[in-house]
Amino acid sequence: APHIGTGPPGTGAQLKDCKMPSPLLVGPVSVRLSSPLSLEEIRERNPLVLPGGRYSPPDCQPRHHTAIVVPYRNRQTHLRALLYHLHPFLQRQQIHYSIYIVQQWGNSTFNRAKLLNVGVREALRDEDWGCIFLHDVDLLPENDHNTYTCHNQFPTHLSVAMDKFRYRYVCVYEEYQCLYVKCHLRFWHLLVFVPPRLPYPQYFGGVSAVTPEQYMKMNGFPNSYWGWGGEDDDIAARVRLSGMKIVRPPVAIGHYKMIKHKGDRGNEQNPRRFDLLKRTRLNWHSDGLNSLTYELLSKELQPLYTNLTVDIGDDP
Ligand code: UDH
Ligand code: NGS
Repeated sequence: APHIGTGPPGTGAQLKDCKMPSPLLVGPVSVRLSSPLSLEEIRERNPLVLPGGRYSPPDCQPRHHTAIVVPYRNRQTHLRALLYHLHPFLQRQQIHYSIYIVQQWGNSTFNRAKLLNVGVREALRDEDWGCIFLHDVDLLPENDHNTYTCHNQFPTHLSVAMDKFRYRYVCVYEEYQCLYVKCHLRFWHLLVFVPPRLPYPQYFGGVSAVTPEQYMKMNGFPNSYWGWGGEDDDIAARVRLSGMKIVRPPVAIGHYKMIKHKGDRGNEQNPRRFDLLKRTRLNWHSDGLNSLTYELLSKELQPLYTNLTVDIGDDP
């Protein structure tokens, strides 16, 4: 377990609470994308990070305890860029954190939301985290005032200003299903204005955060979305259906750079996503945290992250 809350090991001295906001913050940062360093080089730059990718500020008592959960398969370069960037970013925020990479084993269709469920469950086995971040591997935060902490009442969506989105108008269907697919002119009355850079108002993809209580309240995330798309919309719907709402940082703060990439093999668009989304209202109680099954194949404490390799089965 990391050494938290006391001075140098053995002294038993009590540390003062970390200041909020952290005096180490620098605001907007430029993000380095070209040729990420090797894991060894990143480790050398982060000497205070403990095995498993854990950290706690050495000279003050952290007020926040955050697990970062990353759904993952076969994105080595993105992972290096994320670790290179995120470790110093989180250390400047003076929070106690750990990074979990939840790696889907085998060649079955990718399932982002189920991997996130696994990550939350396994992270909570380790520690009583106060906040859990659900973090795509290809998104790099560009402003360290975007603190990786939770709102105590409501789930948070952090990636509100991603460089890839510049849409201004979106087409809205039904009350909680919104797609930015091009609106047929016939549906012009469904066009709504959204703040720049959110693809549509209820968008919950990319980077979001929940407390364990919020997570339980919404029965976690769906396990049934195999392949690309819709699972984040399902999660957003769960937030609402369980009586909560989504909170967001200001656009100036929630800035992210997305590492450009093509679609992955094994994560093709899920043709069933629209049908599934129609049934979230009926299914969220039975599909989620309470129906999660998987086999944890290994858990390794790597120098910069905890690697969970998991067999989550296959699209039935
Ligand atoms: N992920 C992996 N490996 C995969 C698929 C997904 O690690 O094979 C993870 C990763 O954390 C990624 C997240 O799941 O950030 C979300 O998947 P995504 O990046 O494919 O989704 P996104 O919506 O991109 O960000 C869609 C890519 C489609 C490219 C189309 C080109 N215009
Ligand atoms: C919506 C998807 C979401 C996705 C969002 C942004 O259409 O899962 O686009 O996609 N929902 C459905 O397909 C039902 S992105 O531009 O990042 O590729 O997150």
